Amino acid sequence: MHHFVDCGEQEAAINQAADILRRADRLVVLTGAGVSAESGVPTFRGSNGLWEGHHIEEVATPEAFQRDPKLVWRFYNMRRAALAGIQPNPAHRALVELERRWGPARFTLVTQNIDGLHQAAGSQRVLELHGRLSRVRCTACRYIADRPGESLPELPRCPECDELIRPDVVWFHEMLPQDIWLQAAERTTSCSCFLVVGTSAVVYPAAGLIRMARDVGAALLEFNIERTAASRSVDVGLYGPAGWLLPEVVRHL
Ligand code: BJW
Ligand code: ZN
Repeated sequence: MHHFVDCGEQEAAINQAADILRRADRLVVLTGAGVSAESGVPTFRGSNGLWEGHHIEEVATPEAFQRDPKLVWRFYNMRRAALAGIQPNPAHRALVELERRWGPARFTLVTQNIDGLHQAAGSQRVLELHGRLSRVRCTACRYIADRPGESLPELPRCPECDELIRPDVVWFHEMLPQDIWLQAAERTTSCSCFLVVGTSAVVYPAAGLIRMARDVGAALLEFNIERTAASRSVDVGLYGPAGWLLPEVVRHL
């Protein structure tokens, strides 16, 4: 059992990942909170994965919103405010470069993140599985709007019908946006290489894409600071900061 990653070992893994990528026709990348960690966005299940003592499962559910919408809105307003000060990091930019090299027909970026940093970095086509933090929608009517950089009241109301609005994100026990999920699944079942970047791979159905990719014989590459629930099933695991590993692999292509 190793307690550190040997430099030579890591160099070998980077070369191996680059070899697999070079030969890959269609790529799908699944990203999670870890890809934004180096931009200063806290992850969900890390050491700082608590908010005012609450687990994400306690504030990111429709039940929590019904019980205590003020608490839930405080959580999201704080995160909305934090968006103003964050910028994409080299991991996001390396994924922009992959999209540029493979082209939109052969490259798909699927993200669980709601921070919009992939688009801010320049990724053209991003499948956002869990919605978008800057967007709000009405709990009663069809009102939906992107309202970034705006500080919302404690209990924001719909401009159309005056009911409560909510963040347009996907909470636990809610369905993922169906069209986006279908596109992600379709791209995954026809890919030849699947990259798992900065996700603990425990939240479903997103994590199920990894299994779907493996079932169609895609090569699996993992980029994470540490081993995860997906590590056993990947062909090459690269363990270190994504903001270093991804540009390094791209440099080796
Ligand atoms: C670095 C790094 C660096 C750090 N470089 N790496 C099947 C089995 C079991 C359970 C279920 C199942 N199917 C459904 C469920 C229930 C549930 C679920 O999955 N629960 C599990 C937790 C057990 N799923 C759902 O409820 C989903 N809906 C659903 O299934 O609907 C059907 C249904 C309908 C009706 C009734 C019942 C079911 C919806 C899931 C929605 C998840 N939403 C959230 C919140 C979004 C809004 C918000 O942000 O507030 O999405 S939860 C949270 O987790 C967020 C994330 O997108 C998601 C994934 O987390 P992620 O990105 O992996 O983050 P972390 O923190 O876990 O990991 C970070 C990683 O980065 C770590 O590995 C670090 O090591 C790494 N890292 N720094 C590289 N520098
Ligand atoms: Zn409304």
